[in-house]
Amino acid sequence: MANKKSKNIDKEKGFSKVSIAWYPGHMYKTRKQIEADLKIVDIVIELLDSRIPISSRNPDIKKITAGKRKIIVLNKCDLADEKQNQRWVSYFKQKGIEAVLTDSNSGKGIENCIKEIEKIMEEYMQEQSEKGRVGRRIRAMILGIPNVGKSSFINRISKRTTAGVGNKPGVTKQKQWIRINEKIELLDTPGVLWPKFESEEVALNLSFTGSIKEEILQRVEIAYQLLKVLLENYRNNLSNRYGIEKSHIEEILNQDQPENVNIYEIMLEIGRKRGCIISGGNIDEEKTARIILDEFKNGKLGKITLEYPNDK
Ligand SMILES: Nc1nc2c(ncn2[C@@H]2O[C@H](COP(=O)(O)OP(=O)(O)OP(=O)(O)O)[C@@H](O)[C@H]2O)c(=O)[nH]1
Ligand SMILES: [Mg+2]
Repeated sequence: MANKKSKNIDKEKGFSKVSIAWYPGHMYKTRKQIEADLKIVDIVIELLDSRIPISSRNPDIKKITAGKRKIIVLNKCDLADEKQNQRWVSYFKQKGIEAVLTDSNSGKGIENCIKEIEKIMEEYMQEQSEKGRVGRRIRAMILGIPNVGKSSFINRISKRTTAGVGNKPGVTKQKQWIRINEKIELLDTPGVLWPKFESEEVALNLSFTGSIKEEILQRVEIAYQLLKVLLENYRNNLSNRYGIEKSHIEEILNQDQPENVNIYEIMLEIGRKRGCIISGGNIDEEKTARIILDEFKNGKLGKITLEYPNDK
C-alpha cells in the first residue's frame, strides 16, 4: 500500500517535470527520429551557412552521423565572401569531407552538388550492383539547423516548389522519397538539428544570420555587436552602404571615450543617415538596429563572411 502511494507521488512529480522539460523532450524525439532516418539512408547532406560554417554546425553532428558518408553543402554562398567560400571548401576537403557551395535561391551550385554526391557514392553503388542490387537509387537525407535553407535546397534539388510548406509537426505521415534523378532519391523531410550556443560568439553569429530570432529588447545590442564585427573586417561595406566617409568613421572611433560608446555613436550616425528620427530629434535606435540587421541578412551590406577557416 505504502509502495503504491509513493509510486503515485512519483508519477505526479514526473508529470510536472514533463511539462517543465518540454523543449528537451522535443529535442530528444527529434534526435531519435533523425537516428531512425539515418539507418535507411546512404549519405547525409549537411547544410551549413557559408557566412558562419562553424557556428551553424551542430557540434553533436559528428556523433549522430558517425560512419555515414557525408557531403557538406555551404548554402547561401551568394551572401558570403567569395574568397572565404573557396577557403572553406578547401578547409573541409582537408578534413576529408567533400564540400560544395550552393545558392538555393537561384539554384547555383545544385547541379554540382548532385554530381559530387554521385561521385562519393560511385564505388558503393558499384559494389551494390555486383551483389545483385541493380538499379537501386542512392538514398540521401538533409540535416541542418533552423533557417539554413533546407526547404529551399529541397525545392531546388527536386525542382518543385512546395517542400516543407504545410509540414505540420505531430502529423504522422509516411516516409516520402523525392526522386532527384535516375540515381538519387531524397527523404522529403529534413532533419532539423537544434543550434548549439557553445559561446557567446556562436550565439551572436546565429542571431546575425537569423537562426535565432532576436527579441525586440535585444535587437539594439545584437545590431551593436554586428556593427562591431563589421567595423573590424568590412568597414568599406559600411562606409559605402550608409554614405559615411571612412575618415569620419575613424574620427568617431578615435574619440577618447570607451570603445562601446564610440561604436554606439556610429550606430546613431547610421540612423541619422537613414532618417530614423523620433520626437525631439533623437535617433530611433530600435529602427536603426533593424535596418542594420535586415540589410546584413539580405545581403545589402555586401558579401560578408563572419568566420574564417584560420580562426578555428
Ligand atoms: N540568399 C540566399 N537565401 C537563401 C538561400 N537558401 C535559403 N535562403 C533564404 O533563407 C530563408 C530560410 O530558408 P528555408 O529554406 O525556409 O530554411 P529552412 O532550413 O528550411 O528553415 P526551417 O524550416 O525554419 O528550419 C528564406 O528566406 C530563404 O529564402 C540561399 O542559398 N541564398
Ligand atoms: Mg524548412
